[in-house]
Amino acid sequence: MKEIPKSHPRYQSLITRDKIKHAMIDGFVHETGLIAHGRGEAFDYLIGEKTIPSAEQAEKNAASMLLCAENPVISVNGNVVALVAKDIIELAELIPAKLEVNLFHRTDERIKKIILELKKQGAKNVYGAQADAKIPGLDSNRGLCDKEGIFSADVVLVPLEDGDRCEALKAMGKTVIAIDLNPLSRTARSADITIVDNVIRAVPNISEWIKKLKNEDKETLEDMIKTWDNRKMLKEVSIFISKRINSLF
Ligand code: PTJ
Repeated sequence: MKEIPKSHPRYQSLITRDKIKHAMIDGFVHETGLIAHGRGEAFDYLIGEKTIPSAEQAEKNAASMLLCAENPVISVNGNVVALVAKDIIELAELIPAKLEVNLFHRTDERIKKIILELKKQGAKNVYGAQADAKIPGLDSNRGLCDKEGIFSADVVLVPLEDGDRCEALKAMGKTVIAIDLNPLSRTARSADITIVDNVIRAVPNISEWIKKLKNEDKETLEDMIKTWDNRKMLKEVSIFISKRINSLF
């Protein structure tokens, strides 16, 4: 993006917008993905565009949860591929976890395109094309998934999500980790662990925690997870945002 000088105070944000825009032109991101990105930006602005302490704790607990899982799956949509394709592949390899493309605005063409892109960027196996199972109680196309992937997972990481699927996955007895900048969303409030952070920071942060915690014994990790209180953490995020806004004026 030549016309934006690096010294521009919103440089990072403008570069990210450009990535999303191009990913939409290339057919990875759905048009409404731009709107979702805008909502995310607004909440990122409120938290100061940094990983706040509550998010860091959530990322650490998410890493523990993923390491303790028997069949973890990372769900990938258009915005995630546009912003963090390489990072999400690295995270899946580190855990190790399966990658599955699951789209709200599902078309065979988008599914194929995104799977191909992930493979181009280094992913070995990507689920999502089979669509040989359905998440009960979910009427949208988001309900279509792979038997070997999300359908049989015990822990699902859902970066950048709309609320319905999170609730439906929970109803199936799965543990859901969500990355959502909006702490008020249904996803944020219904997930087991909510990471209120930008996927751009959250995904590499979880990978760092995976590396640090990989050699911990399972009991220590399970003890950490047992004490996690997601509601309390969301309250802390809302207090952080209010204090931050008040301190600006
Ligand atoms: O690729 P598809 O077809 O699966 O479509 C995906 C979108 C994003 C269009 C679809 O899931 C959607 O409409 O999502 P929502 O309901 O707008 O929810 C997206 C949530 O993600 C909102 O709460 C945003 O605040 C949040 N969000 C947006 N960008 C980011 C984010 N959270 C973390 N990091 C971001 N970069």
